[in-house]
Amino acid sequence: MRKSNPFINKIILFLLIFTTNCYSQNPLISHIYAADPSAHVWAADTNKLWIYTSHDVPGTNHHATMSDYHVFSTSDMKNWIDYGQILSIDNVDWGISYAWACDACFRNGKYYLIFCMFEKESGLMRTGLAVSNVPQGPFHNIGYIRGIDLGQDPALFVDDDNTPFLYWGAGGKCYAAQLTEDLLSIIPSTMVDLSDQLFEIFEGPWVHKYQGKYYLSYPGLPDKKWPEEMYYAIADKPLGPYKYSGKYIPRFMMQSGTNHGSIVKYKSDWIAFYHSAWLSDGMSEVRNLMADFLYYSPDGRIKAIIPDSSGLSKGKQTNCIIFLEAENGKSAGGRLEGTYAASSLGGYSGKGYVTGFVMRNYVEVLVQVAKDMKAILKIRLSAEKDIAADILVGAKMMAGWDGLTIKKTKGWEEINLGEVQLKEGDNKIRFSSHDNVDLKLDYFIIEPLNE
Ligand code: FUB
Repeated sequence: MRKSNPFINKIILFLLIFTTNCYSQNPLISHIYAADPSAHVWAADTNKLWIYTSHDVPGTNHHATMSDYHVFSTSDMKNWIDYGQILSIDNVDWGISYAWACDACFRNGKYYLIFCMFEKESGLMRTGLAVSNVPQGPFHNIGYIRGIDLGQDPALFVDDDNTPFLYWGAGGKCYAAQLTEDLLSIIPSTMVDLSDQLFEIFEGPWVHKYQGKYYLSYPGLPDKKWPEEMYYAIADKPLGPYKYSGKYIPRFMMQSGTNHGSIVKYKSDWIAFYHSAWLSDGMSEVRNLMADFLYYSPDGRIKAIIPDSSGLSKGKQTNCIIFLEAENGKSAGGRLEGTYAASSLGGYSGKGYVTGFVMRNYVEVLVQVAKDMKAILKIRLSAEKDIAADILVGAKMMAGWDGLTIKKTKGWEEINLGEVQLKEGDNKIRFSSHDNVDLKLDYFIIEPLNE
């Protein structure tokens, strides 16, 4: 891996961001370290784009510490939502560490997250499957896919006739197979080894369809040397044979050692998602999301992308909030202590809201950020009387130990609680009130403030 000089990296980063466009959009999301983006537009709402990602832990600069996944959505490429932790290794009974790349698919009314982790028993990298009724999760582990022993970097491709295919691979190998209807096994007779068809492949396959052809894009190691570049190959059928067709993201300044990405059509644009190390000043294993428009030549070849800070911005400044449903509890890294989820009062967002705030009962949510930062905290609640709320952000009580007075609401109201200080990494925000009134808490919004 390349050695990097932090001072030179800072200068390069400054030039990358400020020479091209003052409304920079690369890094695409800048409050959290995220990598290995798998982008999708789901049929239920083609106005929305979703990116499912792995998550790098600040301060570790090591892929072994990766332990959870996030999803981000947008409807306009300007305003983004981070839905918090959508699956953690803590909720995967068979997983032990290395929560690496993931992907997602929609099938028979459900959303599936496909991911990879080291399995406790065997120490093998398994390809796991988790399910949710909604694209933003949280996702619930349902096991790992049978028939694969080294299941790193899974990507799902569902063809127009609804046939599901799985692609996976690492260490110079890439395999593909048709999946069973329930997605929990490969069909062994369909499995193919594509490694020799994919020039310089190292890991991270992804398949999309363009003008009736199958495009398999992947990170490769030119001459077996780091860092990776993004290549692609084209086939007439999903399982190949594939013909190597070129490189579409060559090496660029301050990329990470790895690259990994996806290609998707959103509204009328084709977009390539990938990652770099711009946000961490070049720390190779602490990565951030990147995106650029992708263009094809008339003969179907992909034109090379030269990453710069303008990304998809078209002159617009982007913004990402963190949106956390109170009722998600431990499925999203939070906790309901004595409180409980309910749904009898209509008009809530998500699956319901949290109530039962008596004694010291509380609801806690997990907020994950890349760096120490200030943010605005908002909550949506319904309170039949004025209440005294205790809101703990990390170890600090908002408004001191007297608590905060929240006025009685007229039904559901979103309330701005003001500025809070978040620290690099995991932050717990805990809400409690012991006024013994009918109080219902719907969600938390955290709006990171750009310094
Ligand atoms: O994010 C961890 C690993 O790094 C991925 O699984 C690989 O594709 C590489 O991006």
